[in-house]
Amino acid sequence: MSLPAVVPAPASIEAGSGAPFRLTSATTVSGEPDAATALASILTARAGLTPVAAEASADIELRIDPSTGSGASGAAESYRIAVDEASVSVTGADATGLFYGVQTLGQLLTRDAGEWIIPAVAIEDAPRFAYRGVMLDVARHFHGVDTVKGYIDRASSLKFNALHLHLTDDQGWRIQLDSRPELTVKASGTAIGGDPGGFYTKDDYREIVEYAASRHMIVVPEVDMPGHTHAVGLAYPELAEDPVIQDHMRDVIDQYGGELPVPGVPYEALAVGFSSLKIHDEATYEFVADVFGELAAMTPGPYLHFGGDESLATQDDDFAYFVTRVSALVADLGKTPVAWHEAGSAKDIADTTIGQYWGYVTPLEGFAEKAQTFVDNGASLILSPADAIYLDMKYPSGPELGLTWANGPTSVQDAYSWEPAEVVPGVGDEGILGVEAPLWTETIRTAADIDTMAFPRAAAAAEAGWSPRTGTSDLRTRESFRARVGALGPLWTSMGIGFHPSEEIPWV
Ligand code: TNX
Repeated sequence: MSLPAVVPAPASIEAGSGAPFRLTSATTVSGEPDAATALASILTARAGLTPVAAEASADIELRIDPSTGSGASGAAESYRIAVDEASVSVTGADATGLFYGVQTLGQLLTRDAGEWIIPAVAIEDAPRFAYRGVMLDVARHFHGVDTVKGYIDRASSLKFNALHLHLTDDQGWRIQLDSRPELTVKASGTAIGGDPGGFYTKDDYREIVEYAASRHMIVVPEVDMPGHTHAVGLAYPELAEDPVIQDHMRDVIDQYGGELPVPGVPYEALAVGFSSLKIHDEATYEFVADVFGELAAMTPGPYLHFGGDESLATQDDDFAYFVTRVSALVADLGKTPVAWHEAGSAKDIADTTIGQYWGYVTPLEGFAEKAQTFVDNGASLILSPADAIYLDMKYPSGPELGLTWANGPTSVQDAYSWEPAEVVPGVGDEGILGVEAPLWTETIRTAADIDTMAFPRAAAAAEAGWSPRTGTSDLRTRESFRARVGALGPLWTSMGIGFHPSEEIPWV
């Protein structure tokens, strides 16, 4: 019998020889209440069966035992599952591990000869990398709290533990701040293509943070600077330089529409690289201190992301001065700064700064060197190779949504076929904090658009971040991945995920 289909591939899985466990309307569950609730919602949606809560010696036991997973790459977030004909036990090393065990259990449930069964199996599982993220761009198109919560549900089911929110860009500012009220009053109303804008109130943001925590995810807020700041100039014109039009922008506007940027006018096109904050004006740093001070207070997670990508309208030495100063400011707030890898051109950037690499699986000229700075400083990298796991790249066939600049279209195979420790030369697992799959939203307007672009490719990113490296596990092959993802179709449908039915996957 073939192994049950789990995604991301677990560290170890062995099929048992005995009969499967049969789930019925009389099945009982005991143990940690939060995990029992999470399991009940999966089983109810998938099988229409809600396990009965019991005090002890139930059929399904959900527990936390900190000694779990000591043999694997570390106990944090690890879990163990044992299933036989008589019982199911899921043991997490911590609450997160138990939550992940429950997600795996949901994937194991299958229909067999008219019954719902969980095959006899033994799983020991722990993540390869500590940080496994998804990013949602809520600036190019705004996505409301319910859509974000839905994305949290989806991502956490694949054992992602970080939601990076790209909160600001040229096209809009999406987070209300008491210290700088004009940002949402004057710079949040529109989006790309003249679509409606929007923003999160502080209560909305708190709600997202709490919901994410309930699914064992942290929120990483990004305020992108010194470029990508045209919207700041709508609210506080004294902080912004005039746009510097780059040659490539005319081509992008020819292809995708819109108008070149005009100071003080909302920008609705998608070309990048023209805006900059004023680098040699103290008012800029007062602004940055207000923004990150307030965000730090609203964000329980350890990271604040200050962007730093594509600042083509900022001189190189000004850019280095700016990111050095802003990284120190964020670090002084007690947070770990995160920046896109271009900020690694500044050798004096705060040593704790994490670099987010968005170059290709095989780095182009200069990209690897910039990424190397963060590792040389004793910090590490988040890997988001654009030609593999930029979820906004078009598929080879199917929806018309998406862009193509990163060697697109991007197939499911492209998303899967890369190895984190072989991207930046010389940077292996110790220099890698984790993996993150960004979803930029220039062409992505709705929750359904998000589902189509993210699924199934986000599953490939989840596997790169969680699973043992390719070559060390029989499961880490493209063929195994295709089969395992294909088996998830019914579960995803029960969760309301409108995935792209890619012809690369043998959907069951
Ligand atoms: C590049 S790579 C960007 C974004 C765009 C995205 C579209 C990087 C850090 N920035 O500004 O939205 O391409 O794919």
